Amino acid sequence: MHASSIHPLMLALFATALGSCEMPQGEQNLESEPSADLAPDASLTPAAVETPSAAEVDPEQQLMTTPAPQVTAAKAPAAEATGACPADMVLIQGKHCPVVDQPCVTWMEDPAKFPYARCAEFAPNPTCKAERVSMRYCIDRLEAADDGGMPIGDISWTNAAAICKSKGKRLCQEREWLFACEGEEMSPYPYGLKRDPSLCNFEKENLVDKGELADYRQPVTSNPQCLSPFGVQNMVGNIDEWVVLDKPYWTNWGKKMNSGLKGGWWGPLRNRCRPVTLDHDEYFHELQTGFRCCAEAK
Ligand SMILES: [Ca+2]
Repeated sequence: MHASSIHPLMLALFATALGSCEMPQGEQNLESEPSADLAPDASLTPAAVETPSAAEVDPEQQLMTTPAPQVTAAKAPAAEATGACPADMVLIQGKHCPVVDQPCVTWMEDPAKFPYARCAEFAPNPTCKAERVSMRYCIDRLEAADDGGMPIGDISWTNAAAICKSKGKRLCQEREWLFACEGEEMSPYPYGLKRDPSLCNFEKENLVDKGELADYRQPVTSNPQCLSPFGVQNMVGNIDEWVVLDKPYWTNWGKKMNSGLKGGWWGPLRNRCRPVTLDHDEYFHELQTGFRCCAEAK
């Protein structure tokens, strides 16, 4: 495991620059307002008016004391076999843990100083600290791709939701994306406890090319070992993925956002299942923003 030559502070600054949600004038007119039926579950989210706590931003940091029994992961039956989901989707079925204790034993940067610190290895046996929730739905096996098989990037939450709707699907709810990534075993990385950039597309360096973010996207079918416990591919790395936040995010200037990003892109980022990137509004788009869709299971 090599540490990136990019200083974490540089990363944070770069992420901040990338995270600028300033919207070009007139852009809002080019994209339709998200309607309630673009993402049906959004209507279920509570209308919280407080700024999310740190635990909501980084749930893996939250420690609770109520023990929960260990659950042995049961792989969902192949969707093709049950007919519950279209052929390009995976049936996700099981009991999701909303709050998990996943201690990191080896940080690559100091998490007290760097909110985007990377974890080289988590302690075994993550434990569930809340009552589990039964879930059943379909999720795209692969990231949304263009005709050339490359992940669609530079797309806003609003347009991603519209594309999903045009396919008879919807943008994934945050908790749906999370459960598809970590499974009942609450795996910190979709593929296990140890960070492994040989499996997925992250930890790329030399991220700036002629003043722009260098494009290290790979075909959505690449990295065949970058699989979640349910067999969903490239959830972390490659392209960052829009989701509908479980709780709307309120900026400190009072703006409400339903848009979150999961999994990170090709840079040396957190690239694990639990974190969600906030503060990017529903019209924000840059090269690294993509998506995959979810749908109801039959
Ligand atoms: Ca991804």
